[in-house]
Amino acid sequence: MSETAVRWALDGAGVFRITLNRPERLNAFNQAQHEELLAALNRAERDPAARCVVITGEGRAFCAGQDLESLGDMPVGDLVRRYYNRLITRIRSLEKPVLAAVNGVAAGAGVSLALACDLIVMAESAAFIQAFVRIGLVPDSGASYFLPRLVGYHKAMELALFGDRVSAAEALALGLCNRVVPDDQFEAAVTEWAERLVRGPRSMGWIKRQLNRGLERSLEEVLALEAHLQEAAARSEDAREGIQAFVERREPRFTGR
Ligand code: T3D
Repeated sequence: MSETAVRWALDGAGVFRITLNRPERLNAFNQAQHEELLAALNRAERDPAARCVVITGEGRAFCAGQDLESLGDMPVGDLVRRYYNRLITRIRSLEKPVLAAVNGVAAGAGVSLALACDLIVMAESAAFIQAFVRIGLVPDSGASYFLPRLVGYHKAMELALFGDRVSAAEALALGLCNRVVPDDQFEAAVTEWAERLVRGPRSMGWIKRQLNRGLERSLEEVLALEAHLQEAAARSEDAREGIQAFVERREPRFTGR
């Protein structure tokens, strides 16, 4: 479906693909892009036919963070709370895998958007820039949560204090993405992973919840959650199918239920 700032489409396999669509501004966030992206994510959550979400950018960039030319009158703190924080928590709480297909440069909150996703595939020519410091701001949209956890305190400080361009190859070496793919194979690689995800079981959503809690909670709390979610998973149709398929020595056919 086509909106002004965001396009989305659900294909027959169950891939819900969201494209940031302000290429002339390198897909920087204005209010419309925020609202349409959030609405698309909510739709993906609600629609049982959507089994995984892919977020990518139109044109040569993934997302250049906040649109610095359309800041409007809203106080910055309100902007961050109302839009960016909701976006990041929406992605992390969405109980379906969300794949960031980083087709080109990501800067500022555009990097945070990618890091909030569950899997990150980068085109070889893409790059991450912690651009906040370049304009006298601080990291937001979860950057100060994700970065030190992913790369350690000192490297996170280097990235945040200098705001240098991090190539896709360096991002991979640092653990900031899962895969780097030559530009001419990027779309095929994203499709390949998305199609694997849509064939996965209902438990993928619970796995996401577990790993997110695992980042924050004590061992005892995580053990309790694992037991609780394992009960739920074991009751799912997909678990019955998975076990049956194993016994029958065939590939399982999961339906997401
Ligand atoms: O409200 C708040 O401030 C709080 C929230 C903060 C969240 C944040 O994300 S803060 C960080 C904001 N983002 C940036 O500071 C990045 C700004 N952009 C850049 O540094 C560069 O554009 C890139 C390094 C991303 C790419 O450089 P390059 O040379 O490939 O492209 P370019 O020529 O700079 O950009 C192309 C066009 O996109 C250009 O417009 P023009 O001249 O063709 O009319 C440029 O102005 C526009 N553009 C790029 N980024 C933004 C943007 N326009 C508005 N806002 C942007 N963020």
